[in-house]
Amino acid sequence: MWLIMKVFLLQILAFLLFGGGIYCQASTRRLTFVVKEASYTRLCSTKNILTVNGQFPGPTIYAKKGETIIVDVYNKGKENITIHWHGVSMPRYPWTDGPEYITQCPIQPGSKFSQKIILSFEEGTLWWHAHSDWTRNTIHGAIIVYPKNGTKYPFPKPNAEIPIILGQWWKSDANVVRDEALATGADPNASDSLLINGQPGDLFPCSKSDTFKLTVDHGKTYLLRIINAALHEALFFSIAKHKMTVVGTDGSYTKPLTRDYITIYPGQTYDVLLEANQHPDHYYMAAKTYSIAPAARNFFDNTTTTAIVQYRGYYTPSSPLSLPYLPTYNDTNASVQVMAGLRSLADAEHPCNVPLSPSTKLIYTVGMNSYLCPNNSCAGPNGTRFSASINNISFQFPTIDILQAYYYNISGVYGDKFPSVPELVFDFTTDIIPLEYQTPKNGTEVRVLEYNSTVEIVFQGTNLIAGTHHPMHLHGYSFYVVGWGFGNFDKDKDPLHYNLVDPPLQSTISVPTKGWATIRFEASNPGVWFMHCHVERHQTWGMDTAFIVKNGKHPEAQVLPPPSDMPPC
Ligand SMILES: *[C@@H]1O[C@H](CO)[C@@H](O)[C@H](O)[C@H]1NC(C)=O
Ligand SMILES: *[C@@H]1O[C@H](CO)[C@@H](O)[C@H](O)[C@H]1NC(C)=O
Ligand SMILES: *[C@@H]1O[C@H](CO)[C@@H](O)[C@H](O)[C@H]1NC(C)=O
Ligand SMILES: *[C@@H]1O[C@H](CO)[C@@H](O)[C@H](O)[C@H]1NC(C)=O
Ligand SMILES: *[C@@H]1O[C@H](CO)[C@@H](O)[C@H](O)[C@H]1NC(C)=O
Ligand SMILES: *[C@@H]1O[C@H](CO)[C@@H](O)[C@H](O)[C@H]1NC(C)=O
Ligand SMILES: *[C@@H]1O[C@H](CO)[C@@H](O)[C@H](O)[C@H]1NC(C)=O
Ligand SMILES: *[C@@H]1O[C@H](CO)[C@@H](O)[C@H](O)[C@H]1NC(C)=O
Ligand SMILES: *[C@@H]1O[C@H](CO)[C@@H](O)[C@H](O)[C@H]1NC(C)=O
Ligand SMILES: *[C@@H]1O[C@H](CO)[C@@H](O)[C@H](O)[C@H]1NC(C)=O
Ligand SMILES: *[C@@H]1O[C@H](CO)[C@@H](O)[C@H](O)[C@H]1NC(C)=O
Ligand SMILES: *[C@@H]1O[C@H](CO)[C@@H](O)[C@H](O)[C@H]1NC(C)=O
Ligand SMILES: [Cu+2]
Repeated sequence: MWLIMKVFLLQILAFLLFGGGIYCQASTRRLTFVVKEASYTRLCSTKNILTVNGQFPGPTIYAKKGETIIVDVYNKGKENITIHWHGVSMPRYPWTDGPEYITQCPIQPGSKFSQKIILSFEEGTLWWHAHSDWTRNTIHGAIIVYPKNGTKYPFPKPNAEIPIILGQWWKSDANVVRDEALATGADPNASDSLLINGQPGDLFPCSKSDTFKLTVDHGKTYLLRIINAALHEALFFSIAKHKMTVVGTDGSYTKPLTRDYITIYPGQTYDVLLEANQHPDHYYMAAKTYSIAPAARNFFDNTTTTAIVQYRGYYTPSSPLSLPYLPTYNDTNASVQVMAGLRSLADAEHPCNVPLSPSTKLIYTVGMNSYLCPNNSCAGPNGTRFSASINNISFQFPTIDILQAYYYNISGVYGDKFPSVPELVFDFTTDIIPLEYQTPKNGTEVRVLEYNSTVEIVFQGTNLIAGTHHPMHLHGYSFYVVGWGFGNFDKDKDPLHYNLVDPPLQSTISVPTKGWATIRFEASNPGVWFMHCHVERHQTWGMDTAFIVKNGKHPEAQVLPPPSDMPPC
């Protein structure tokens, strides 16, 4: 209790010292987000979902590169919520980044929090979503960042731009699915359908008339701003008879990469050019899950969601429409084909600043775990309870956020001993691993980074329980993905093949199934930054940690003071 009082008193002090002034400039745009329940019908049944402003998917935020926007978030629902600006680095201002109990306590029902979105280098497609329980299932939307006035896209200006938001729909409430899984120890129920812009598509009953339709003119080019907002599923996505050209990812441009299909992992975004160059007709766009789990066991949603690209004109559309080619659900080779081709522009206007000799080298294993239950009474593997970890530490969320604990010197909230390498080195990706390795430790450990240190993280997937992909997302930074591969990382051979010329700049990288991936970044954004798997159940099970990046010496290298209206714990 006294800790909470201390935080409160310090907040008042901060307000008296710094006032509200710094975050109230006349020229700053303000938006209003009202979180509230709304009734939605999908798959022939109706339920209440949490929305922003009654919309699902939520409102698109349009911005210019470098802009700061204030969003007044009102919680008029019944649950705690927080909002995160995904892929926005929020320079020196972790206060309104959003992850609950990491940088803030939740906005409680009936409360309001004014959040800044501080754009800097990002340009392209980002998104926003709730970062509390599984409420992000329906609380999410696109952020579109246009070039600054006087600058251009690094590709011909498209005729139109369309957000394509991929999601998942449960007939039940997603938080009830979560609570049930946590209570039994099992994998959560698979969703009942996947969604394109909030719609299952016309392969589902009661869904035909509302299927998302994109009307195109022959000869024109469209920029699809594709976001994987699904809680759990990695998705293959393609458009019948049309090629797609990737020109950006995670708010950063790439060299053009033309593909028949893409694989987009939870948390990622792709900017894709679509040329309407086929004969006028209706064409399906479709998405389905990539997973290594057996389809028959209902571990994942193995349905196909569709939308329609319809050419304008007078003609009779084909009937039935044919589906585009999508790889087999367990095609791991197909799952890495986009990442294999991604390159940043690395030109004068979009320089590549990849650290060449990192000062801090970390190796983090990412994998599944399980806890034993009395008499094998749980519903996870062999009567155990599912868990997940990084370097064998399953993350426990504190009850006061780490940022306040750090800023106000409150001890006992987190530890700063997150291991920089795995404690136990074994053949991480072999098929037979001793069962006793499955039980993780648990705790709230972070790693402290010196300001401006250059950091390399090798994420090593493990084959404990099930060697699956893990889309790792870092808050506060974009990072260069310098290499990846299957099997165990080889510290002598693999770095010889790193791309230090034009690696893609991303904020969510999928560590391939039974493989590894290496990222690099310069720790020049002080603050507390969450890092976690964007497969929601893995995040819930503990595949999380945080970095504390220390202040630099210059005042401009230090965390800004908090706003006066931080939600109380
Ligand atoms: C940018 O251009 C738009 C439209 O051309 C204009 O309305 C706006 O005022 C310009 N903004 C700046 C900062 O120059
Ligand atoms: C999960 O699936 C099981 C089996 O089909 C069902 O009994 C249960 O009600 C489902 N839970 C939720 C929350 O939908
Ligand atoms: C999903 O998998 C189940 C079990 O194998 C199967 O019955 C069902 O037809 C599959 N659904 C689709 C759309 O493939
Ligand atoms: C993929 O699934 C099919 C059947 O659904 C199975 O025959 C095949 O062995 C699986 N492939 C891999 C690589 O697991
Ligand atoms: C992986 O997929 C690519 C692209 O489809 C293909 O060219 C290649 O032969 C595949 N490799 C294997 C080992 O299947
Ligand atoms: C576990 O099994 C033992 C022996 O069968 C029994 O005595 C004990 O009550 C069980 N414990 C629980 C928690 O069910
Ligand atoms: C926290 O501790 C640091 C160093 O020990 C000190 O500089 C800072 O003023 C303290 N902050 C508060 C809010 O007590
Ligand atoms: C994780 O830590 C637990 C507890 O110390 C230990 O039993 C287990 O073997 C460790 N597993 C790995 C993979 O390090
Ligand atoms: C943390 O680890 C202990 C010891 O292994 C275990 O009993 C406990 O259930 C774990 N806590 C959680 C929340 O998983
Ligand atoms: C941090 O690094 C950047 C780029 O390497 C450099 O421009 C800047 O001066 C450094 N800042 C400090 C405080 O060392
Ligand atoms: C379940 O137990 C069996 C027998 O001990 C073992 O072979 C298998 O690997 C276990 N599976 C998991 C996921 O722990
Ligand atoms: C909502 O947040 C407050 C403040 O952190 C916390 O005390 C409360 O337990 C939370 N409620 C739920 C249902 O998690
Ligand atoms: Cu994961």
